[in-house]
Formats: sequence, C-alpha cells, structure tokens
Amino acid sequence: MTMKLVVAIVQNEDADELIEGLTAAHYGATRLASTGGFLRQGNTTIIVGVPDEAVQNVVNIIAQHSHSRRQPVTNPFPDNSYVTPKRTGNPIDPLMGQILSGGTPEVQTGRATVFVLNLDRYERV
Ligand code: 2BA
Repeated sequence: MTMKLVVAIVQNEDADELIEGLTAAHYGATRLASTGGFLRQGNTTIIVGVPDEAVQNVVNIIAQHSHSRRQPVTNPFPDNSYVTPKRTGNPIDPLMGQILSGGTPEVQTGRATVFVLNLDRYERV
C-alpha cells in the first residue's frame, strides 16, 4: 500500500477541533508545537500518515476545521535587539517600522499550510 505523510501547519486556535475531526474520521494524527518563521509566534503542526487514496479526505478535513484570521503582530525581538531594516532586509521590516512607532499591524493568515510527502515506509513495530 502506498502511503503519504500529510503535514499541516495551523493556528493554535484551530488545533483541538482539527485533531477531533481527524480522530473522529479514524485517522491517526500527531500534534507538534511549532513556531512560524515570520511572526515567530506559536503555531501547531499536525502530521497524519495515510494511504494515498485518503489524502484528499484528510485535506478536506483540514480545510473544514481551519480558519483564516487577521492576526496582530507583536514584536518578536527581545528589547533593543532588532537590527535596522537597511542591514537585515528581513520581510518583517515594514511591520517593525509600525510596531516601533507604537502601532499594532496585522497580517491575514491563510487557513492552513499543507504539504503532502511520499512515505517510503510505514510500520508499527
Ligand atoms: P509564519 O511564518 O509566522 O507566518 C504567519 C503569517 O504571516 C502568514 O500566514 C502570512 O499571513 C504572514 N507572512 C508570512 N511571511 C510573510 C512575509 N514575507 N510578508 C508578509 N506577511 C508574511 P500563512 O501564510 O498562513 O502561514 C502560516 C504559517 O505556515 C507560517 O507562520 C509558517 O509557520 C508556515 N508556513 C507558511 N509557508 C510555509 C512554507 N513554504 N514552508 C514552511 N512553513 C510555511
């Protein structure tokens, strides 16, 4: 049987409901604490190993239980450690400009970021 690994990055707020949806449909899932590279805030990565033919159903469940949100961006840098935009070219620079002048910018997140990987082997030993 050919298997795939579905890797889904979702917002923490959606993780409980998504895990419930997957387990209710009898898919085994593992939940990992993760951190977004851009916002540097916590998110949740869920991995699900499934036969090829179940992938679309799993992706549908992920889509059904995850939501796009406007998320406030808080300063991810410890006090005074932010290097000025000219030197970093970091894509967070425009937002840092607003944060450092007292604003609270927001980004519109996606619902979920999903990767589907081929699995060489799956076994429970
Ligand atoms: P973060 O990297 O913390 O990104 C959170 C949200 O910030 C993104 O939501 C997007 O709305 C915004 N954002 C990210 N990069 C940006 C940039 N250069 N300029 C402006 N806004 C930006 P999503 O796109 O829904 O991503 C949610 C999370 O999914 C990400 O958290 C990251 O943990 C993961 N992710 C997204 N794309 C990925 C990829 N290609 N590879 C691995 N992980 C990815």
